[in-house]
Amino acid sequence: MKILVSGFGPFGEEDTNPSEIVATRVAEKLREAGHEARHVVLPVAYRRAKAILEQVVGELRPDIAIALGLYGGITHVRVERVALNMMDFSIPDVDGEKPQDLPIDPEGPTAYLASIPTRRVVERLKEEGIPASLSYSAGTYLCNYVMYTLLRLSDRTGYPRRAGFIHIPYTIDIASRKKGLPASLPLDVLVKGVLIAVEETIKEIEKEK
Ligand code: PCA
Repeated sequence: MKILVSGFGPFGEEDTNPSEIVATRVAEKLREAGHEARHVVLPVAYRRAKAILEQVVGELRPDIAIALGLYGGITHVRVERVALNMMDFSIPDVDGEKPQDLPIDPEGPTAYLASIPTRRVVERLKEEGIPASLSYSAGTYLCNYVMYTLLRLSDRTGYPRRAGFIHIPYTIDIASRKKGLPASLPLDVLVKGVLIAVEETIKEIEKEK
């Protein structure tokens, strides 16, 4: 399978973004398992993130795209179900842009639903002892933007065939350097969790054949 995994670089007060580290590891593991997997680290800047996604999706034509982002302070993995056609940034992106009350794509639908099997992914994560929940809002910042952009590309061009977004907490080492010691999970657990999401999506694609 052709699989794209994205993470983000730092933003706001974060000097390291665990989503970048997890995305890189997951893509390595998928390549070891024989898939054609790529990872990209997106800047937390919406115009540049969009250009990168359009280019990579155009080149790879992925069967599956899973995007990852940090949600600082959560105690579990959140599998996002909905991407809203809205930008309402509460802090500027790293290029200093702060769009508010604007659609991501004026011609796109109000929302898209993730096309990975979100409920099954959450069930599998729990079966494997990884705390997880379904989430009905990815926010109105870059994470929602990237999820919507992937699903919009899928709708317009057919690629990625299936796309989803997962919010992750801090990894233990990042949290342990932060004031207040926010909630975290081990890196290996997060990597395993994202691999499970990919596996369940592959099963879904194979059922269609
Ligand atoms: N989290 C932010 C943007 C980048 C990231 O890792 C978000 O939840 O929108």
